[in-house]
Amino acid sequence: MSLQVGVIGTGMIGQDHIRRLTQVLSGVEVVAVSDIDRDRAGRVAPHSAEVFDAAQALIRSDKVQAVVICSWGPAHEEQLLDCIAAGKPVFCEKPMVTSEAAALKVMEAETAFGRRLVQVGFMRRFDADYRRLKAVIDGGSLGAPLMYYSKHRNASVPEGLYTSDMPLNDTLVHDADVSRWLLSDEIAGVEVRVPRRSSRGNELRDPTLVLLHMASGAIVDVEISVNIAYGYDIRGEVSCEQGVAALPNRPATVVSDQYGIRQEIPGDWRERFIEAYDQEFREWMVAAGQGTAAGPSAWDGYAATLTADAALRAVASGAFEPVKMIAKPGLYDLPTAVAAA
Ligand code: NAD
Ligand code: ISE
Repeated sequence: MSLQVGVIGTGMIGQDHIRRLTQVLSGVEVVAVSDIDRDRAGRVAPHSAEVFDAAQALIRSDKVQAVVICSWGPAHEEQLLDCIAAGKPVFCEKPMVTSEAAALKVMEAETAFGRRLVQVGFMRRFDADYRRLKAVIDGGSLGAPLMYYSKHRNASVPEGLYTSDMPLNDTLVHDADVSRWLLSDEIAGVEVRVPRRSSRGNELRDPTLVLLHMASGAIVDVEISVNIAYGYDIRGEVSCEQGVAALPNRPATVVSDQYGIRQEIPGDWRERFIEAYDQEFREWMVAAGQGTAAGPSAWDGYAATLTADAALRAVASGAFEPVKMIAKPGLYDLPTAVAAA
């Protein structure tokens, strides 16, 4: 039987995930949707899906086996806690939550439940290029990683909805997570520098330069640009003791026309990471079908939240701000019994 899924939040990424769950992937059915904008939920709901007024009612519904949360970050905490209370596997878009206290509550609830239920939407871990890069680093032929350069460039962000703290607490979380994963390391502290502001950025701090100091001593240098106009450009290069390894710049369609030869790059995250999101959901569905979760965990969501908090403190203080994590609950060290799809 197909996995019966309810989707909360039917905006940009909610609609894209509904498309992949209904048109790309098999073995899954979207049986319920909910959004505080009920009209929008009704417009985008698959034909046979029920539209719920309240997220909590969707989560508790007997017809919903597993939940996909695509609402705004501040709404995630309550929705995650409701999913855990109902014992239902949940895929939650990043940021998992927007405060340390909320992250601790989610981990406490999941730990008390006794089994992983939460997967956080850090899709870069499912991207084939990032996975190849990690395999090279883990293989050890280049020696220890010393520095990682992460370029995170958005052509634009939604005006009004994307607010001044979001480069650090919404966008940076991807670079923070992928740095921990790629380098098999933890973030010990953060510095932030704000260079000359782009005149295209309105009131936003844009661009931003972030230094993530890893526990090993490695340093990650992150460029966050959120209004760079020319496209969605994600780059990464790891500098190691005996060589460097980098992501290819892709997809890069080569266009030849009367102006010459140029490489086209993606417009936004939907295009750049399309296969990564598909694979992220394939692996989520396998785990959710077994009543659990794999991939990026609430612990990883917690680490990203602490990093965002430290980055916001660092931009205000201009100083190094430490990231202090609690001892890792045993639940997040257990191997998951799920075979990768
Ligand atoms: P959006 O504004 O386009 O859509 C969010 C939707 O959630 C809206 O329709 C809104 O009405 C609804 N919503 C808000 N609060 C709600 C609540 N309490 N209950 C039910 N519905 C609620 O935003 P978006 O770009 O789709 O982003 C949604 C989430 O996905 C954010 O957390 C964002 O950071 C994340 N996101 C992740 C990626 C990624 O690459 N993984 C990309 C884009 C967005
Ligand atoms: C967006 O919410 C995402 O998660 C994208 O992956 C990221 O690149 C973008 O900056 C965010 O706004």
